Amino acid sequence: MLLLSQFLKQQDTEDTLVDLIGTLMLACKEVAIQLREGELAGVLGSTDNTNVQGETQKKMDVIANDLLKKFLLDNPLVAGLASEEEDHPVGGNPEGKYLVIFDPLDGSSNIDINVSVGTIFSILELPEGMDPSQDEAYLQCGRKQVAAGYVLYGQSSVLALTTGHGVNFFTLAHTGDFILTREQVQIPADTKEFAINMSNHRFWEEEMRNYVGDLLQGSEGPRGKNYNMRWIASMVAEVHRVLTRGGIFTYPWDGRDPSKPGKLRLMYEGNPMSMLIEQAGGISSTCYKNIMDLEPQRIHQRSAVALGSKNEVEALLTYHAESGDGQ
Ligand code: P6P
Repeated sequence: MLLLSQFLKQQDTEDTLVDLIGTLMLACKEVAIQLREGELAGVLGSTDNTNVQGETQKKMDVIANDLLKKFLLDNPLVAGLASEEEDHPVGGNPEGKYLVIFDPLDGSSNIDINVSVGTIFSILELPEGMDPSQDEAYLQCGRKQVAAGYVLYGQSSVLALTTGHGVNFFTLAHTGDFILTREQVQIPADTKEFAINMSNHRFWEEEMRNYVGDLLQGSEGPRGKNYNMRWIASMVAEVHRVLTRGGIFTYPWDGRDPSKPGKLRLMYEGNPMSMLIEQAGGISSTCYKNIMDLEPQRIHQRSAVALGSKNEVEALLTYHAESGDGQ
């Protein structure tokens, strides 16, 4: 059995990055304990507050956010952090090396029904001369990430991590250690499973309606095979399924609010998940451009997302190819 820290050192990971990832996992372990207690710990249900996204905060959103902030700001390697639950970045040690951007509890609408949720994190280096308490330091494209991952709080708590050398899974043991349980994860290039929120069908671009319409025609249609559909409303759980057995997950642009190019957030959902997907041999796109090539303008900006099995995402992109440079 290989512990997370032992595995990272075996991969010649920089000591400072091993240290930071260890701190992140201390926070996530605390989140896992709170979630496991659920009703008994009084952590279910909502607060009276709304976050910068305009979403009602769940009690666990706040608890997870506070835990991550506490542990991270206690580590001198952390120059600053940005969170889905924070309007603005929070400065740490100005001499610190890293910036951490996170969604403390993705999919939290599932908490009260006991369905999987997760913590998503993206690690960047503080650019020379930049102020870690200001947005500008964080507005780096996804290609600049030095590490990314998530902890999925399901029947078991599983860390999916990449430091740029492939994707590996680590399962949280009763000892409190994250143990290597799957090495060099590779996404199957083909799939028969798609994940999309069909209730938004009437708001999609025509290209997306055409693509999904062809999937629904099954083996008689142009895709030539029967598909199955999944929708968990928890991106971490969807991405974990894609990494584990393939598939395509998409939250496309929709016309409900033309000012928003999609629901998912680029810096703490799109970019970290895209690094995992690409490192595991998949593709992650807006339907027009690789997500990790986007130049961020705002910390909480949104992006359309289509990610997963290489051949299936490439098929989706052919439906958009003729229509120019879209979202
Ligand atoms: P909908 C959770 O709020 C989230 O950001 C993702 O985790 C998830 O994939 C998506 O939104 C679900 O959105 O519109 O189906 O509730």
